[in-house]
Amino acid sequence: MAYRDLRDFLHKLERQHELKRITAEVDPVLEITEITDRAVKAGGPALLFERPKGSRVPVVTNLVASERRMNRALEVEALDEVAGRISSILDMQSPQGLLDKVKMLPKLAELGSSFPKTVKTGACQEVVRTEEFSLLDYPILKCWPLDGGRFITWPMVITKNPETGKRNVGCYRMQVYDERTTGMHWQTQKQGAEHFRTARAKSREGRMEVAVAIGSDPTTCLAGVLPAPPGMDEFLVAGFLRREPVELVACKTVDLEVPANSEIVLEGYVDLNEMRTEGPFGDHTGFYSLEAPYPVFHVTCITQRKEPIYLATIVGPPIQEDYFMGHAIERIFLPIMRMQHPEIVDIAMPAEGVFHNLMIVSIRKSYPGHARKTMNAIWSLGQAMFTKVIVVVDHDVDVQNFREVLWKALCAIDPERDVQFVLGPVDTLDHAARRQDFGSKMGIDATRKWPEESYAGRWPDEIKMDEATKRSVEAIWKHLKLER
Ligand SMILES: Cc1cc2nc3c(=O)[nH]c(=O)nc-3n(C[C@H](O)[C@H](O)[C@H](O)COP(=O)(O)O)c2cc1C
Ligand SMILES: [Mn+2]
Repeated sequence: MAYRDLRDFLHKLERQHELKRITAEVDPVLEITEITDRAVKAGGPALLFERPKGSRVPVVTNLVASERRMNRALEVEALDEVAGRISSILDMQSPQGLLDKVKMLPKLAELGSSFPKTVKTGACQEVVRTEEFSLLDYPILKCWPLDGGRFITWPMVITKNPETGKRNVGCYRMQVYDERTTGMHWQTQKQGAEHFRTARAKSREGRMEVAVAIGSDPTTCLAGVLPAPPGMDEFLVAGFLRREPVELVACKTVDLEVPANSEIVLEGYVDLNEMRTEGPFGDHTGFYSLEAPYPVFHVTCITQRKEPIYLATIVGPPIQEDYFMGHAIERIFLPIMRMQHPEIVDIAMPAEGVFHNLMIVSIRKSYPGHARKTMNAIWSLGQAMFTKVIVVVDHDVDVQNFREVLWKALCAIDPERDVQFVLGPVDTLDHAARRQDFGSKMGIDATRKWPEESYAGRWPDEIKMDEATKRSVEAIWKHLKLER
């Protein structure tokens, strides 16, 4: 059974000692961040702040900020289980006979039950406010000292493509300007920005409707973060991952649907002709992202549960919760990458690489230049296009073992020969790029070089003791008492 909603997940976490209630009054301005930051770095539990200063709404942080809790959220023992389910769908062959067809039915049923389902009523509309409401009633965090204000950090921002009508769900931070206005931090390559541009191209005089849902069952909350291909509904992906459809309810004042089990929903619009300075914001790179103009969200209605819980996440110097989100995405998307690029054995994005700065890829190399082909593939693969440095190693290097990667990659390169530079789109948060959103990327071919790649030498063998000697030493090892 999938988690019904955020509070269902919180109850289950509490029973497993994975949730800590904080009853002392704590300030959503900076203090919650400091506590959350220390907790995540200590491998601590999810936190429920019951008395945030200045608000009657409790706040949750660090919800999935460990691999253990992420597994709980996705209801698996290990993330590879999710990858396995995806692989088995991708591997589906045309059935040969009746037996094959029958065997396929459960998989098809699984896919069929992923589609979101519209329901008439939802807990997220227990209270509907179109007149008296204010964002300032909620314990929205100011995360870091130089932040431009308070920011909603874990929203599901829902829009429809003005041309196709297809839904998009994205997690984009929202700076609170006043009681009813926020920023909308749609980075230029993201789907929200694309919807905004499409609407604007038709006419600048107008509005685009937006709904923002906050707090739902954990998989649905993660949907906004998923780098689903444009046009693919993230709620469909969430339905597949949680093995139960996401239930959606129509908004009260805009033509959009939101997860019925949400805690809080903001309904409103962005004015196609309005931009406003957003930021600075202490970002997941560990540095502040600077002020820049972004669209503005006007809230016209708030719906919520009678006693809502506000869900927030903190980004900042790694490791933070977003590392665990990124790691889950890495595992979930690996089978999809491998479908197009079967040479890929494994990938790793170390926390210190803040996702877009570093990807280590191992490949089974089968032709000259294969490593460079893989780099180019990654630079053309959705949001992996932002990857600033790609290190490609051979299949026998364990990419999850960063010490092994350092050792073997550094031994394997002739720097001038093996480094590939390209120019292209870079992450909006990359403050080192020559231009906002545009700059260079580097690939390092750290695979063994072949004669066909103009390598004139003879690649040496890696040192390994032979098995017979290992076994004979194993037999006497304990008696030697060399271990402390
Ligand atoms: C905590 C958190 C905050 C994020 N904030 C933003 C943001 O402010 N702007 C943005 O464009 N992407 C942000 N992202 C990344 C997007 O959610 C992510 O790229 C997502 O896949 C975009 O979906 P889309 O392709 O549907 O636009 C954030 C991610 C996380 C985990
Ligand atoms: Mn999307």
